[in-house]
Amino acid sequence: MTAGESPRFVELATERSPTALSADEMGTGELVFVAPDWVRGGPNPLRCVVDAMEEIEELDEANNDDDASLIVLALPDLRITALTSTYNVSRSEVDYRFQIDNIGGSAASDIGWAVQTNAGSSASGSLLFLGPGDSQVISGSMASDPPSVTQAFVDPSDEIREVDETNNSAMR
Ligand SMILES: [Ca+2]
Ligand SMILES: [Ca+2]
Repeated sequence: MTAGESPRFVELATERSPTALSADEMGTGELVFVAPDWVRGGPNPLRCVVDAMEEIEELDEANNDDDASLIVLALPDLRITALTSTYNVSRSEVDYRFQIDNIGGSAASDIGWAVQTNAGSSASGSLLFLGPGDSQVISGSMASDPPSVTQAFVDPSDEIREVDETNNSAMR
């Protein structure tokens, strides 16, 4: 967002106070809401409005909102896509290739990955860092008997907390 541009607000929670407020009286309230998936990690503009539906006629209608910064601690979401596995007969090696995407709202670092075949061969490694929206292709070879199944995993020992922990492997 550039300076001077006002943020687009979406209603996240609404509540009607059951108690009346007399003149010169103050009340506090609590609104609980789940931040939608599209909310990015970091500071997000938050606006709280009283009498949003303009049902109460007031002396001053211009002081009914207050802005704050909502700090969202978003999680990363790592996933494996585009896994390919080819057996090279002359080298007796499996050539593997896959992509690790971070489709979550925050960065992940020290990201472990592993690849294995049903012929007993395996390889593993790690990525230093993947920002939100970033992807990286991993490729390599490992000595193996001819396999029929190859599986790739990201964060195989589940050291990184993610939005979705069920999309961390691929098989072919
Ligand atoms: Ca994941
Ligand atoms: Ca995880």
